[in-house]
Amino acid sequence: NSGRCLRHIAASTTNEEASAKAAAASAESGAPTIFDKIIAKEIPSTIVYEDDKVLAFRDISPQAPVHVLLIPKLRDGLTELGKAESRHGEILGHLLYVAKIVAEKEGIQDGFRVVINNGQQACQSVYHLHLHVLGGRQMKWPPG
Ligand code: TR5
Repeated sequence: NSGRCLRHIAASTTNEEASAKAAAASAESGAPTIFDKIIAKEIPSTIVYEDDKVLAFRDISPQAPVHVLLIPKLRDGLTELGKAESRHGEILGHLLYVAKIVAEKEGIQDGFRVVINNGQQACQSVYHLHLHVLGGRQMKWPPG
């Protein structure tokens, strides 16, 4: 249901609401996320690109034929883009550059979308900054 963000519009007593609250709490505390385990390779993922600073792997619930998540290996306070500070400029630029590399590797360089969901109202569910790289089909606008 992450594609529709049902967890954020469901009634307050549902599991979806509970997991939204848990995610928001983790955002506040900066608690480790599932992505730490993916970076540590304690949980398997399908890696499509890796260097010393970033990791790109396939989304477990793809919303397009190509759906890759791109994350900084060191979160360094970047639970979400809205927490960015001047010192993050280099890694933020590198992430965008690697989004292009991933698009090329995946053969979608002629049409792809990069998405960052920031905060609960934007359906962010994992509080470790990540770029979604989506493509392989005609994308729609406006996004939902
Ligand atoms: O909703 P936002 O923008 O925060 O994006 C989080 C993304 O992480 C969603 O698109 C999820 O489908 C994806 N996700 C969640 C898990 C996961 C994953 N992608 C790959 N592997 C995953 N594992 C092993 N576990 C997850 N909980």
